[in-house]
Amino acid sequence: MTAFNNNEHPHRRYNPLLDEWILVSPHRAKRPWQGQNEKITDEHRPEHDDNCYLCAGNVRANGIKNDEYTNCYVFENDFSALLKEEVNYTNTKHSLFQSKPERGMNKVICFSPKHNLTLPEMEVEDIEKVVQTWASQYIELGNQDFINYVQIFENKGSIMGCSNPHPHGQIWAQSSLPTQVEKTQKSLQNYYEKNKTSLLKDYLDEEIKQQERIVMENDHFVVLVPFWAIWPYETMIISKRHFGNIIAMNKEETTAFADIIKGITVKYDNLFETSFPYSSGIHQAPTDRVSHPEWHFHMHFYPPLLRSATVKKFMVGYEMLGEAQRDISPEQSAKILRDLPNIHYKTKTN
Ligand code: H2U
Repeated sequence: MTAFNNNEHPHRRYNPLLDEWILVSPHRAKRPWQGQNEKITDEHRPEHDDNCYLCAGNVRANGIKNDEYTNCYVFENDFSALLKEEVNYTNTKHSLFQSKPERGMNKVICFSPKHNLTLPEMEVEDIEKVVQTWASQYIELGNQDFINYVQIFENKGSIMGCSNPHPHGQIWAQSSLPTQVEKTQKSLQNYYEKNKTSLLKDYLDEEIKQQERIVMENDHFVVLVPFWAIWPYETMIISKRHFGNIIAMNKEETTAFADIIKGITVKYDNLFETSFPYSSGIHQAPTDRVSHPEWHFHMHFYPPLLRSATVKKFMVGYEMLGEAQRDISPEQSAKILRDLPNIHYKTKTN
């Protein structure tokens, strides 16, 4: 019988954050591709677009005018998925038809006035302003009595459903913990209660020892391809120090966080020499006025591209009906990302 090899044999891996298993089929990375080849072109974009709802000084879809902003700019989403309004509600009490009202607020964050400047192309000091804005929004929203959780995220690229190319992110703040966060919290809590340590701190210490899945690191943060990653080039930024939320970061950590966001997004763009699409977001402690020693600040990047700027991983048949599956192994992906240059392909001189 042949000996088991992570990079050749189908196997399942456990995701301790979500308490789920995934299927890895590394040998399938070699299969021929005769499917769709969707085109993702880096179209030329001006620094300011008069027709963009998010550019400084422009009028948005609902008639409100944006400030002539010069840095990061936040406004309340004109088409919010959640509403502040409190409603009267009577539960039907039927266990198979449960529902409950959800209150919240949605915001849009324009990363900079420049319509054509994505995170990997921004200076670290300007990304730092985005991080500071995330922190002040976490405080402002989290201080509202009906907000218990603040989800900060970015959808980048039209294939991720992003409706506007002006670099921006979103914040959805709400009364309940969303499902992914609740699952994560449960795992972190169980681990903390049992071991009195942070699950992600212990995981990170082991990853640093093994080195195989580390993409890059600085003094305060590490980017790695998680052992249980499902997207081909999925990564996580994990803080080296155990703290629960963005406002616990000191000045040096804030700069280091901005620096590592630039680092990984530059590598992503360099991978297929395209503006790399992804959904990313921060997972951190809820703002529910309860102490959360189990939480460990981290950021997820879920990018869909697989083979080129035009071929993405589809989470379809087996994934929808069975469980998440990946072809290229997390170790192979980490090596590919690690070996990429740290200078953005658009700025490199030949
Ligand atoms: P996405 O591109 O990730 O969908 O984010 C853009 C958000 O901006 C979207 O949620 C909001 C949309 O509701 N928006 C406004 O609030 N006002 C506008 O004039 C245009 C878009």
